[in-house]
Amino acid sequence: MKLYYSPGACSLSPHIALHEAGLSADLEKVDLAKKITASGHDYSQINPKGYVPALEMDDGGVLTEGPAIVQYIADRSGNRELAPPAGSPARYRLQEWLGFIASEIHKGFGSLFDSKVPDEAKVSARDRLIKRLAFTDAALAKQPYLLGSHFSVADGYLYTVLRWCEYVKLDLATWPNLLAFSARVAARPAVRAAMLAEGIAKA
Ligand SMILES: N[C@@H](CCC(=O)N[C@@H](CS)C(=O)NCC(=O)O)C(=O)O
Repeated sequence: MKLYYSPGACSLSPHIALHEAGLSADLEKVDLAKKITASGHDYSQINPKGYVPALEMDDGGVLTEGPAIVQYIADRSGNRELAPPAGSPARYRLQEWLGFIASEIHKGFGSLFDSKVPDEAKVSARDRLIKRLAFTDAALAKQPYLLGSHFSVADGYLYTVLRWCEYVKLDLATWPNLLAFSARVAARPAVRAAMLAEGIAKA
């Protein structure tokens, strides 16, 4: 497998999943502005969508979309805590969280990062994002991880997007459960290893 990534971007989520799953994969950094990979390949030939993450699977096919990639990694590892068995009620809960993080939180940050989005639209995107973060904070009031007592690939994804709060001047301390969650996930050896590999954590 090979993961195409950009340091600290949403590709950190499948990178964490790989480490949590104990699966080895090659890593290739992508220059998102130039759409060129570190080895000099045209990234739009690898993923015509032009964004990270993309995962080259063992059969040579390229899988895109973070929520699909993390489920593929979890299923490959057979670790049923990372992703409950396909078809089980818990698997649908995982997909519910992955969909929520992708469309409501990840893309909420996306609008705030986009210099072409007008200020007025940014205000409403920010208000919406704050509501989504408050909802997630409440869900984590009674359990350490999104699915309950165990870390799943949804937690790696949530952690990845929460790291962006500081770039848009959202104080994570506003949501004590999210703050505690972030610290809990950051302390996991697999998460640290992924961040060290991306050069976004101190050794
Ligand atoms: N729908 C995609 C979105 C991925 C995405 O937003 N990637 C960002 C980084 S977090 C990116 O590569 N942006 C550069 C671009 O779109 O050109 C997914 O969930 O995987």
